[in-house]
Amino acid sequence: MRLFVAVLPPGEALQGLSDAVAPLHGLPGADRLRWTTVEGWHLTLAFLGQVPAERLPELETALAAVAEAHPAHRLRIAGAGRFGDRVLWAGVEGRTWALRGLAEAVAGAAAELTGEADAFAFHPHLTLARAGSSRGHRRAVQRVAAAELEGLAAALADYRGPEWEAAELHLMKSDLAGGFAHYESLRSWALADWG
Ligand code: 2AM
Repeated sequence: MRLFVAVLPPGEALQGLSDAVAPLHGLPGADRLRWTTVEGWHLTLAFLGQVPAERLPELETALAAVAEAHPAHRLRIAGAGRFGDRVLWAGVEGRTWALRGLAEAVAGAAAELTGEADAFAFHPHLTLARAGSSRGHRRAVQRVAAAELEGLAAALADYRGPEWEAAELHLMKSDLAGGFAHYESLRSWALADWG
């Protein structure tokens, strides 16, 4: 099973972002991107990759302990950026230190289980679109791809969505069948309520 751990923004936050992203589809370069859909939007805390089903009980026990030890916290989706010439993302504001602490604890628990250190540098984001790799292309092509992503990110830079409470940790399953990713929450745990 291909697994990752995520926080799922509530419908109101997703709708707000979806409304803000819609006009971007008409901007230069937008038609060359693979846009993610609102149904799959999430904030990844840690990507676990392939995990054998028999490791699930251990993983679930570890995630339950992490959730119990980390507080629910307020966030909003805000701003945007890009990873090189590959990914357009929406950013996160608010108590991001709590989100980071949670992500680090999840990554630590996963590393203990798999015996592999997680190389995933945590940068809270929600992936909006992916470009095909322009690596191996001429420099000029790479520059245009990056500039187009920059233009799209700039168009969303002032977006500030409604505040919401990140109150649950989700163990997510990713299915890549059919050429696009389908995500399913297998199980969730409430984060600690520290008032
Ligand atoms: P992304 O949104 O930045 O692409 C499911 O694939 C989730 O796990 C995605 O949100 C993805 O992040 C994240 N992820 C992190 N590392 C990954 C990797 N090496 N391969 C696939 N997904 C990864």
